[in-house]
Amino acid sequence: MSAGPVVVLAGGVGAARFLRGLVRVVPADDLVVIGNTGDDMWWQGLYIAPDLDTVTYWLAGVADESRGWGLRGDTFTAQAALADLTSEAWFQLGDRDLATHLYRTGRLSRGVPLHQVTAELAERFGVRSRILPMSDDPVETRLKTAAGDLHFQEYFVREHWRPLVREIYWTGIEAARPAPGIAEAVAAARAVLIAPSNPAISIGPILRVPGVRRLLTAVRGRTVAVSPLIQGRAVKGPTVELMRAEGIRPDALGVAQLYRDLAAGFVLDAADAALAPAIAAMGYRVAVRPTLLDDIAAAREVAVAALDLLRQPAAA
Ligand code: FO1
Repeated sequence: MSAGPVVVLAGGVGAARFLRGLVRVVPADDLVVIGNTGDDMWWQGLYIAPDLDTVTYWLAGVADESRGWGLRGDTFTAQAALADLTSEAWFQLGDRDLATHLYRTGRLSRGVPLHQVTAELAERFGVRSRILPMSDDPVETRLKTAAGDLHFQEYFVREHWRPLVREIYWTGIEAARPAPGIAEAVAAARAVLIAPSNPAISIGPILRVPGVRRLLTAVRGRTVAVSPLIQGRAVKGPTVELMRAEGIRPDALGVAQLYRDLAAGFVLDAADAALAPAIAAMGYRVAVRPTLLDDIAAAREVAVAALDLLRQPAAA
């Protein structure tokens, strides 16, 4: 393998579980994570960046891994006090997690760009990998649903992803530019991995930032995607519903179709092995592995499988 970083397109918890295995195969210093910011939200005057924080906390080894988000062992004293003041308290902020949001909001209010604040937080949490937002510019994932036009967090947390989704759209996406460092990292990458995140609302926003798709198609031969679905079902969360809303076939084949001009390799779950020939026929090199990332060893196996696909001679 040449030098150059291993770049990972990442959403939230699914990507974080994958990264936990990847850093046992690739030195943390070699990793550049490009994180989704479509889930970001201004909440009680604080700028919350869930997917960036989830990746940071998991790579720092301080995440609450059962809940998926927030910090292990955190308390919710401030949260309880807030709930006494307002009924708009459906988004839970732990006390230590609050420090992250206070810090980031303070720095942003001084004009420090999001990519720099994200790097400062990663450094303070002892994370050696680079974590880059997909853009420093404001982008919001919003959904037109039977319960109205909702911010992603209103849909996912407040409404428990119950409302029927008619359309997903992104505010600010046309004006968004890839964050500084993304173009260089992708061009120099020895491998680019698309983490097993929701293709519609986690990987989708990253690919919609103008210019990002073009950067990725240039390195397609070094890019591998990991299926986020097993037998057409997500490990958790509204992946299938949101893929349907986006008109993507809600199974591994649909994911493969979505990424076909971006990736040359595809890691498919063993339960979907029957789809391998059809995915290979799209021009992918396919690896079949259990992709449930419950433990570090499983995540490491998936990471090894993904990188091995790039070591194989190009498909005949
Ligand atoms: N998810 C929930 O289901 N309930 C919450 O109250 C909640 C709070 C929260 C606070 C900070 C943070 O970084 C994430 C939080 N999440 C919560 C998860 C968040 O909605 C998801 O991580 C993503 O946006 C989807 O990947």
